[in-house]
Amino acid sequence: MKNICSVVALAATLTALATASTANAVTFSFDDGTFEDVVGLTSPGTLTFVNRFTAPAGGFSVESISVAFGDVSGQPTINGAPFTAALYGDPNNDGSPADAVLVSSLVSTAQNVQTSTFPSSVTGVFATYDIPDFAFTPGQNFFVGGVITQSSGSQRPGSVDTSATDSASFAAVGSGFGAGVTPLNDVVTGDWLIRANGVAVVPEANAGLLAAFALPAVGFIAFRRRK
Ligand SMILES: [Ca+2]
Ligand SMILES: [Ca+2]
Ligand SMILES: [Ca+2]
Repeated sequence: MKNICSVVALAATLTALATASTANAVTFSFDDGTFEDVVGLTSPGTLTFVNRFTAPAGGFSVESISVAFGDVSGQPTINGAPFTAALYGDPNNDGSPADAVLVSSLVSTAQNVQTSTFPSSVTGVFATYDIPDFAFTPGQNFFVGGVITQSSGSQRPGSVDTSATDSASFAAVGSGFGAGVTPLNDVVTGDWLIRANGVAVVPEANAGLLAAFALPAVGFIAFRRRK
């Protein structure tokens, strides 16, 4: 009888713990919804471009990735180009994707591409890619974005919010970061219009920590902005 009571008491404790946290739908982003520049490779090829975010207290499950693609008027459109939405972990958690490891992805195409009217602002139209969910523990950095194939060196698929100063956007030539990391700020100051959508488990006592993300990082290639 005593044992049964203990089990019941444990169950009650677990229930209490479970209800002491809440799961909130959260979107991480750096952009204000508009882009003022576009960036891409200067010759046909494959470009990886990502934003870095950090899982808040309680952890974060990334469920989908949203990207607003850019384009250049009068050039071959990037709409429909091969694009793989990709989620990477940061094994040494130093904020640099030099060691990024792919943990989830979805093969698709570039969609909703909007043409730049540099230097004016253009409202980004986000395409959302429902990748297999992947969860990160509190404080873990992760990188969201993807890999796009340019058929022309005049395309600029990465749209940049030049008023964003989070210094947490990166690019690389090729698929992944094996060939080296280029901080976007080496090309143009700003951050990509790339967002991470998911669920944050927020301990109620620490709910205020949810806004704490994005740490500065350190870090050339054939990237070029529009002008
Ligand atoms: Ca903007
Ligand atoms: Ca998903
Ligand atoms: Ca790293």
